[in-house]
Amino acid sequence: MSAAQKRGFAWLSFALTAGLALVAGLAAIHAANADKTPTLRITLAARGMAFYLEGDDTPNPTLTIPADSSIEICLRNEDRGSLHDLACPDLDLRTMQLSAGRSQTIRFRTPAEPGRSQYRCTLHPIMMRGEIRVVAPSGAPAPGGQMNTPR
Ligand SMILES: [Cu+2]
Repeated sequence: MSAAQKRGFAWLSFALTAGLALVAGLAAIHAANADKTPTLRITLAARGMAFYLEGDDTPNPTLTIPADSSIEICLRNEDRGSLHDLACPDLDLRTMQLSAGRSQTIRFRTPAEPGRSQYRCTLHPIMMRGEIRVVAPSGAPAPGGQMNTPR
């Protein structure tokens, strides 16, 4: 191999490597954007043995979320001295048990079919419970929508 051929080979392999790195980088950015742009973000606070949406005094509110969408729920425990979590077995959601001042964000994809499920704190399931309504993306509730989980 001549010096010129060697230089050419070195340049070619550099260009190939750089090209592959660029493609991999773009793919990673694309994937990250797809994951990190939820359709809806919900912040729930746990306090006084109930869940509350930010800026709303309704205890254990119904959470209405669109079907077939990427959702992010952030649970924050504001109760001194009590652990709380958030679970919805139908939708396969569960946070850790959070001590006062801690929060956790969970991301999930809603089912394609509208329906209703219960959410609760597994430590205080009688006091801390509410409904999650998965609605058609248009916002129109499905007629008599049932969750697609056998009971
Ligand atoms: Cu609790």
